[in-house]
Amino acid sequence: MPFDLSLYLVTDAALCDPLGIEQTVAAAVQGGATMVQLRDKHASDEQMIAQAKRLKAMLAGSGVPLIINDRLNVALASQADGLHVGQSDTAVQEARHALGQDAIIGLSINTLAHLQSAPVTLLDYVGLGPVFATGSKQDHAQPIGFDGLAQLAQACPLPSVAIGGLKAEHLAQVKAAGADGMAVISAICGQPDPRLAAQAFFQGRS
Ligand code: TZP
Ligand code: MG
Repeated sequence: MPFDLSLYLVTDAALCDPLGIEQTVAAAVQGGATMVQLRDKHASDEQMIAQAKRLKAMLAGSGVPLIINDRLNVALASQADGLHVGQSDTAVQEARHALGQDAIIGLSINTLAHLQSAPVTLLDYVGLGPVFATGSKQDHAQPIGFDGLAQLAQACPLPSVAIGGLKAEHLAQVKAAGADGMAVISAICGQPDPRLAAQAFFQGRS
């Protein structure tokens, strides 16, 4: 499935309250979100599979891929469009083998060493960050700032999406650093109007 990293919504069940994940995702996609990642550190596999299936049905025909965070079994069971893994999650090789050539597979990168050891031929994109410290991910790695983002994005042979504390106002700096898009949780999840929150990322673009 073709994909566009411009505005990559990562969900957080607690932050999405009271609107809920589905309504938040639907509104964000109306507002222009181009990718959706289901991320839930607390749900059981069964709960996450059920949620993924609901989102997959909702996104059918929209052209917006559904990516699952970390859990290969959930991606397989829900027939999601792809999987995003961190440095200590399922190996990319295992994920590619299980999901096949058409799946969209992304890997989180925090350092040049991560980039150098990444199996780039098996990956579709990388997530670069965190750019800033954020309350949305516990135990996140050392923030890299826009200078670190530029260093990684420019060394990276794959499409890249910046993540970590990013808001619509950072669009120009993210683009200048060379990343292809922005991944966000709190700039959309829990916002009073997620559609408007997503739209804000496209204002002022040419
Ligand atoms: N990975 C690195 S930072 C982060 C993840 C999942 C959280 C991003 O959330 P926010 O609210 O956009 O800072
Ligand atoms: Mg992870």
